[in-house]
Amino acid sequence: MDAALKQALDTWVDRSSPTLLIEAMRYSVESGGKRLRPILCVAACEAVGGKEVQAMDAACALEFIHAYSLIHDDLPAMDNDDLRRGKPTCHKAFGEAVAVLAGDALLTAAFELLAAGPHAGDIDPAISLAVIRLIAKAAGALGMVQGQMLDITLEGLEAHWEQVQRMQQLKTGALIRASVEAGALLGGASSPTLDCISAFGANIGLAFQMIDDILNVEGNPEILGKPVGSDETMRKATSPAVLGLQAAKVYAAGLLESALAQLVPLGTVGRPLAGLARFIVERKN
Ligand code: GRG
Repeated sequence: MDAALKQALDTWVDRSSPTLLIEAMRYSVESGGKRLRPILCVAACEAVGGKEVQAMDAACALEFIHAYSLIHDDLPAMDNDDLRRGKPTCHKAFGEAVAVLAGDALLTAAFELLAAGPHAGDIDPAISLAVIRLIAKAAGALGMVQGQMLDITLEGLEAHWEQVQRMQQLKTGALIRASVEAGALLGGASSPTLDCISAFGANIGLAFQMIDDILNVEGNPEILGKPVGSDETMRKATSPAVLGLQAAKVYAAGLLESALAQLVPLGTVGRPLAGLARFIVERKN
C-alpha cells in the first residue's frame, strides 16, 4: 500500500518541480500510519470478487483525504497537537499556512485521483460517479467535517451518549464506512452484499473511534506516537467520558460482533475483512 501511495503522489501530486507545499503533502502521506482506509477499500473489493487494481485509485484517494483530515485536526485552531505518528505534526514542521494548504491540496488531489486516476479508464463511469459521490458525502459537511464540527461543539459540555455516538459516526465512522462501500462498489458487489458491507463499515467505523478514545485514556504513548490524556484535558466528549471506560470497551466489543455477523453471508471470502475488524478493536495504536 505504501508503494501505491508513493506512486499516486508521484503521478498526481508531483508534476511540477518540488515546492514546500508538495514537501508538506509528501511528509503527511508518507509518514507511516496504519493505511487502514485503503486496506479496507481493497479488502472489500476483493471480498466481493473484485481485483485489487480496481480499487487502487479510490484506496489512495481515501488515504489522501485521511491525511488532509489529520493535518487540519492537528492545527492550533483544532486539537493543537505537536506530535503525530511519533513525528512533528505538519504545521510544526512546515508552519500553519503551509499545513492548511497541504491539507486543502490533498483533499483536491483525492478527487482528481478518483475522477482521472491511472485506473479510471477501466472503471464503468456510472460506478466511478457513485464512488465519487459517496466519498464526497462521507468527507464533507454531512460526514467527517460535520463530525468535527460536532466534536468542537460538544467540547466541555455534559454530552449524552447519543450525541457522542452521532459525532463519532460522522467524524471517523463515515470515511471508514465509505472505504468499504467504495471497495465493494468497485468490485461489482450486488445490492444485498453492498448492504452487508455498508452495515459492517458502520459498525467498525464507530468501533474504531471508540477504541481511539480508549487508547487516549490507557494507551502507550510510545506505541501510539502521540501523548495520551489529551481528551480529558480538553474536556472532549468521548465514549469513555460518557459511558465509562469499561462500558465503552464492552460496547466496542459488541460492535465487533455486529460487524462480524454482517460478513456471514459472504462466507470465507469475508475473512480478510473479519481480520481487519478484529484488528480495529484489538489494536494498541
Ligand atoms: C476543514 C478545518 C477542516 C477540518 C476537516 C479535520 C476534520 C475535518 C476532521 C477530522 C477528522 C478526524 C481527524 C478524525 C479522527 C479520526 C482518527 C481517529 C484518526 C486517526 O486515524 P488512524 O489511527 O491514523 O487510522 P493513522 O496514523 O494510522 O493513519
